[in-house]
Amino acid sequence: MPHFKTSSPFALICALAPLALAAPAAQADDPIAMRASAEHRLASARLNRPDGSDAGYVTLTETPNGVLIEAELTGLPAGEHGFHIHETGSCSPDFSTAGEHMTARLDNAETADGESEAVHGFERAAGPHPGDMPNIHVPESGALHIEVLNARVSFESENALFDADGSALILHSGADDYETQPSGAAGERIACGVIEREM
Ligand SMILES: [Cu+2]
Repeated sequence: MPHFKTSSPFALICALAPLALAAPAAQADDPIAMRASAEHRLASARLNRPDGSDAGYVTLTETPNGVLIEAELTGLPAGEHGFHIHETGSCSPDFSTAGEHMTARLDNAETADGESEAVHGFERAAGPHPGDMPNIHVPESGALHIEVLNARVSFESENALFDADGSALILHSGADDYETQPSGAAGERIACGVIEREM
């Protein structure tokens, strides 16, 4: 009767085979090229409260299907908050210099809402603004880790985050109702971060 031991030459070859297969792929992925490519696709924003305190860190990755936004938030009031991309890469002390939401001209000059430029809100036929995103729900701890894909923006092509004056991420004191103009009645700006290229 055949007797197999785990240390037989056959078993050893089987154990090494996945490594041998993996090696050429690892060599093909030039680390320098990978890093350059990653830098091209990455951006970040450090969010601050109006008093200058830390509100968290956001990483933005450009994908073929939009910009993936991963936010590690901290020090926020519990509850529901509007979360948007605003049109200017600036956070003055009261965050007003971030401007309004990133918007865009619509392909059809006349829409159901009679607008030629996108209006605010997922509930509006002529919406949403490219900068509109779903509300976030902060627990009692004030900390939250989320990911959201914004499929309507890009780094440098359509609805570019890195246009001449850049863009910023804003958190609001209240929930976005996805309908009221121009910003969903989401209340004051409680955190802001300029979106910056990872270079
Ligand atoms: Cu906003």
